[in-house]
Amino acid sequence: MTLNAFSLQGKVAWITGASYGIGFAIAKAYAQCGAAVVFNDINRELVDKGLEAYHQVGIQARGYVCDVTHEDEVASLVAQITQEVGVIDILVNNAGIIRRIPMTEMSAAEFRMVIDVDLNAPFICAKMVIPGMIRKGGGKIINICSMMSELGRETVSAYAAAKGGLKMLTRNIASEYGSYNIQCNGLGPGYIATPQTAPLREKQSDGNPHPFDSFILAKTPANRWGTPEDLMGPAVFLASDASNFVNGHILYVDGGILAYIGKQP
Ligand code: NAP
Ligand code: GCO
Repeated sequence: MTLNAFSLQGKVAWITGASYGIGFAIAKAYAQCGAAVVFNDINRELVDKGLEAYHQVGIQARGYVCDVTHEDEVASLVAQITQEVGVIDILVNNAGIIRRIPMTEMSAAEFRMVIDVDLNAPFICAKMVIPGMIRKGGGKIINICSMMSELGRETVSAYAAAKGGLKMLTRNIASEYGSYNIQCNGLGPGYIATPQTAPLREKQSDGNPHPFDSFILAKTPANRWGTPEDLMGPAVFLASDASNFVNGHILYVDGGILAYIGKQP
């Protein structure tokens, strides 16, 4: 293996929900490694915000409006990307939502909404890109999993169910399409400082840290929250030839949370 194994030169990479946050960082990494970056978000305002952000860091990304839960929109988007950019070599199923509600207070509609975005949409997007990958001789699918692919906690029943299912969808895609030289793996971030976790890090009115912030620091050997940048290297590895014999694996990037019982109070 040579260092060129980490190159993404000439590849077309589609990162869903990547106007900001983890998806934006992964897309930046891919562009820096030579990929043509394509992203979508749920509305024009977010796509324009993302295009400006990519421009600010010198990346010529292409942005499209698409709600990844809508199969017809995804089908049209994949056809448009294929025509305008090329066959998609790398798909990162990053778009996701969370609703933190005690299970007995969560409506079935709220539960279904989280499952729709965090599990059904990765199925839809993967299903739409696989035929092109087969025709091209291979591809990479990376599903953004979570600590909640392995652990539960109060108020995140829908999210944990979705991310647990996403772990098994990852393994099933790996099993069903590995013979076509398609590698499907998961990237499992720990607790990362993005808008999605901002409510868990807000300072208290008395200026003290949020209790959850202190809890996560005590559960993380690295004693810090992760940043989207911490995910860039692992994401490049899973998208590159360097991981061509890695399949059905969930690569956790969590500062050691899953290995650690937690700091004694
Ligand atoms: P984020 O800041 O909330 O960004 C998620 C992105 O997905 C947003 O741009 C969001 O758009 C978009 N999105 C939501 N629903 C969509 C839909 N139906 N169609 C298209 N785009 C949609 O989240 P993040 O923290 O960067 O997380 C990104 C991924 O990592 C998610 O799958 C999340 O579950 C996962 N993750 C996050 C952490 C963490 O600690 N932050 C840890 C583990 C895993 P809107 O702004 O309109 O919602
Ligand atoms: C929560 C957090 C987590 C993180 C991430 C951890 O409420 O517990 O939002 O779910 O987003 O998924 O890996």
